[in-house]
Amino acid sequence: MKKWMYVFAVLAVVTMVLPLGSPASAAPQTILRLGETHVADYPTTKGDMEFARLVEERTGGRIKIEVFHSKQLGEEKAVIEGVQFGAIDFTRVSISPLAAFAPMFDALQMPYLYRGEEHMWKVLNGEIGESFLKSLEPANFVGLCWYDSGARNFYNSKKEIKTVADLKGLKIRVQESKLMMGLVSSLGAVPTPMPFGEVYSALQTGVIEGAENNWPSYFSTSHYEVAKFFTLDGHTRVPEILIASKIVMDKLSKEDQEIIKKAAKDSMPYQIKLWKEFEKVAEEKVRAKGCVITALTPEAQADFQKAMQPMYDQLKPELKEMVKKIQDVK
Ligand code: GTR
Repeated sequence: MKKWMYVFAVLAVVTMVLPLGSPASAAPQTILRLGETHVADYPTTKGDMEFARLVEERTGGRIKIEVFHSKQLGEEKAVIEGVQFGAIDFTRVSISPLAAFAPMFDALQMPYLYRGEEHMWKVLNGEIGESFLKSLEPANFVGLCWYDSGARNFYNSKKEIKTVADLKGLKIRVQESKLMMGLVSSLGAVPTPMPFGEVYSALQTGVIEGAENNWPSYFSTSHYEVAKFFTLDGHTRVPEILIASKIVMDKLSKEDQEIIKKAAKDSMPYQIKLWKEFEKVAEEKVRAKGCVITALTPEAQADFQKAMQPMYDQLKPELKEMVKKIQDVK
């Protein structure tokens, strides 16, 4: 055998024997993608990154999850579809658009459903939350964990909203969610479903007059620049969820699936801590920018709740039953 042939043969054997991703070659064996709508320094994106870090660490670098933030993989609805078909491996989304794929999720985002955030976390971290995560499998998703998203409030470019009547006829952007359309209609406003990334210019050009979201999103999207009237009505608490593609998960070993599931759960305290901090910062920043922040009187607050009661009455029986279970969690 010629010398160069010998070297080649030895090299070929070495390459076959050394598995990719072993400590000797630090390159990962599997690279997976996670789609996130928020910017890199948003608390939820940092939660995704913590999840990715834990997976990489616990698989000794075999599995690497790359976080594509700032809608690099598309708007939420399209990304959810991508995950469903296995074209995208993971995403973190609001449960509002996810409910189009798993209708029971509407039960978790009814207006004024939770007595407060403690109640919500009891539900999500208990049996009900677990059953919701599992329930996604027939739709080809694996539910991994929940992240915080605070409470949502209305804001608009026109006027201070102090009562339900003030919302009458206002064109309000909602997520691509039937429930959110119904909610805005029940207050006498005009719902306009639209992807998150289009809201700023739609507010600026007057295509819509208002939208609704939590403090961190209101601030990080700069919507406050074009819609300075913010009313603290707290109509919903809509949990965020981290999901995986079932098609992708099924191709991994049972052991790696467990590592991924555990890493997601273990990233929750970090996201929740950052959320709490950023909620305060975002509020301070928009207040300092001169936004008009309106607190509702107890009577006005009660009227908001009353206006949304028909949404409960119109629920399908299985959703009604689930809502009751959630309300009964003490
Ligand atoms: C945010 C949420 C996003 C997105 C957005 C929206 O609070 O974190 O995932 O759903 O709301 O209103 O579209």
